[in-house]
Amino acid sequence: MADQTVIIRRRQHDEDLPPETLLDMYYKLLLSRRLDERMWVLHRQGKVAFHISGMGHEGCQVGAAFALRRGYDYVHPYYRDMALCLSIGMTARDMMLAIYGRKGEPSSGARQMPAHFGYKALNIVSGSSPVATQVPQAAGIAFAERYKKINGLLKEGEDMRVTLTCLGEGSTSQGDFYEGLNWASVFNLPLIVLVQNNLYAISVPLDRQMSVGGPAERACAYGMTGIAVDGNDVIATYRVVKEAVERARSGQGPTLVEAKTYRPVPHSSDDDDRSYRSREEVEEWKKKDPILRMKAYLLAEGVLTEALAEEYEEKARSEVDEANSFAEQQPYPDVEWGVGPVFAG
Ligand SMILES: Cc1ncc(C[n+]2csc(CCOP(=O)(O)OP(=O)(O)O)c2C)c(N)n1
Ligand SMILES: [Mg+2]
Repeated sequence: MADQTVIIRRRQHDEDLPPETLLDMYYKLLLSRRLDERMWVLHRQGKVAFHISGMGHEGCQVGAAFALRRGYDYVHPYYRDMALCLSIGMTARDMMLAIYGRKGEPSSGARQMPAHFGYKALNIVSGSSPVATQVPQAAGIAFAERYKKINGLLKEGEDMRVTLTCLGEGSTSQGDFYEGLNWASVFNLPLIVLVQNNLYAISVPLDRQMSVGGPAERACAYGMTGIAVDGNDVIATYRVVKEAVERARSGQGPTLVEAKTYRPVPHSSDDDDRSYRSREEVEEWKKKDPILRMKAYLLAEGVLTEALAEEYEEKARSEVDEANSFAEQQPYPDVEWGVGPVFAG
């Protein structure tokens, strides 16, 4: 049975995941992880004020990003989505500018906290700090696309843009989640809601948020497709999101995807996770790390070699170094910019 699974996956790769795409995915995982690690160090060195990490979540984010038409479809991310945004086209420099709060930072010109990712030219929409507010906003974007489609307002040969939005499982307890999903389902909107279920909302475990097994089970209440996937498996997530993209783009409505994952680090630079979970639990999950798994898989497939993996490590390290020195040398924004434009500029 296990052998058959491998064969099926190999065939699927032949179609839409050629080796260069798989390696591109691998590099995005690596770059995000190495940037993230550097940010923790910068915080502990006192060079930056705050860091909220995407570690452990990179697998589902890269898988989801590659299933989209990147730069064409809309993405309304949440604070852990560094690997997602790097995969769409943001750069290591963009991420470093944000964490240092320097002039030229693309998300908000450094007026938001770091990890409020946004990039207008890539259709990445910057979110607000209250969790889950992005869900009805993303449904609104999807509504506009559907409206354009129905009323013949899309350009000749233009497809409906799909909107992907992300949030954590704890944030599904917010009313915004219900409103966004219900609206999307009633109006058949081209929306994908990716819940990154890492089992905790800061210190609050899953079973204190819901009495069902996980967020995907909630989909039936909205009359929409709900799928749970191993979020530490890049390719599995890619497949599920790709199907959701096809459903959305062809007018068959929204999908709720639950990616089961884990954050192996504290909630943020200001959290001590030892107060609410055991070290044994964290160590167990580290064995299922999405990057280790993707690496093992690509080595077994003959797509990656140890030598190439080392080259990628070196490339990621120098990209992080370069971005760090660049951002550190940029000035802070002008004071007047603090009360500058909100909707344009
Ligand atoms: C409306 C609102 N309430 C509380 C917070 C504080 N807060 C920030 S992140 C977070 C936990 C969210 O957990 P989850 O949705 O599971 O996402 P995760 O951080 O685990 O990825 C909380 C309570 C907030 N930002 N917004
Ligand atoms: Mg969570």
